[in-house]
Amino acid sequence: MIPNPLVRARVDSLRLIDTTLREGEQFAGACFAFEDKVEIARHLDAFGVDYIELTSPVSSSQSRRDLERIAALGLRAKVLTHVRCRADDARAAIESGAQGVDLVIGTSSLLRRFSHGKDIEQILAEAVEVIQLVASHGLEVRFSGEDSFRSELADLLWLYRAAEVAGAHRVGVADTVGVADPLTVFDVVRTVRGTVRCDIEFHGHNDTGCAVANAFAAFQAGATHVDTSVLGIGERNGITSLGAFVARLYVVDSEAVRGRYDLASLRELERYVARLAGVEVPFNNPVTGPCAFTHRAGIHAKAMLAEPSTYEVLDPGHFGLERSIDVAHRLTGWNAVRHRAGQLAIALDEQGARELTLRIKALADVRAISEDDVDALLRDATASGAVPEAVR
Ligand code: HCA
Ligand code: CU
Repeated sequence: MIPNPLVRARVDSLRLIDTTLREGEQFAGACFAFEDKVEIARHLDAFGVDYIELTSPVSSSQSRRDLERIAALGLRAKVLTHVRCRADDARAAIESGAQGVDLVIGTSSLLRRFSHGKDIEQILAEAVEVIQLVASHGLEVRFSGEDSFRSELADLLWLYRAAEVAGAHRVGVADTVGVADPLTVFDVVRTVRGTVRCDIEFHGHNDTGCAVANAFAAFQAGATHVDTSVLGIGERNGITSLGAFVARLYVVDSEAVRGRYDLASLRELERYVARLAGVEVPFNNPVTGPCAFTHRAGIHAKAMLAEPSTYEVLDPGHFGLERSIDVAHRLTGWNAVRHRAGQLAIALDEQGARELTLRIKALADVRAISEDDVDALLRDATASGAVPEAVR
């Protein structure tokens, strides 16, 4: 797809709110000590996210202390805290030293009934009061309707308009349960875009694997802020992954993305958070998954060796990574084999490479083989003179 030029022009102005230290703390098994949080916050700041969201100060004493200390670090990224849309929570957020407050309250009938028991009129009255309170302290304030995609759109629009009038800098559209799909997200966010003038944030869960696509659709529809977490960790199976989302933006405008984010630090950041969260970087993780730049089929390898962009939309070099060509399997091709010979300083002509490739395929049909097997075959063939024109 050729990106819409209007979308492309906005990559530079999109703001990322990383919530590894809030949503990510809700991931089963995640328990960050203060030092871990500082390390994650510094990593995220160096990577280039615009905001770092932390858990509510009323969650626990430790949460409050950590928030106060991280807000005082003087990071380039703004520190936000995420609280229920209640005056007492908002007061604690204001006292914490955070630069912004993300307010949230359930707006779907399910959450209104089973979570807080308030109707839309009560939600609105309280939201206006709390937003005014936070804004009067000169802090950035966002109002979000939790479970937006199972809320009445008319209710949401009414609330967002009132929030904006009350002084909210941003309204949040949240796919709390991962029920939304990209076209629905696009529709809803575009409708919100036509209703308010303030900034719009999107927060999306990954229950059906749509979190990155949904966040991107929100951006395409006019969202100004997108929530991410490192590796997507969060409640249940998490939210939009920072690395994957940045990869998505890179495809739209790689120069803007390279100018804004320290892409080469992504792998280290993900490894660090994975270790703390007690998980592995997933095998199919965009960019940093162990095979993200491994090319296998002979026909792909041939084209890749001539021009890497034939089968790569992300340049691994921009992420501080390298591509590799896997030769040790039955799908291999003579171009890849010849390339491997070159890496070993063994010169093979086409005929030699073709012969050797047949032997590799024959062996791989009998058993699983490794690169060492291929190297041994290459060296044997060279030593025995079986491969013509090999350099000895
Ligand atoms: C939560 C729910 C939330 C909030 C998102 C937001 C969600 O854990 O409090 O504030 O925009 O997914 O709805 O993470
Ligand atoms: Cu969430």
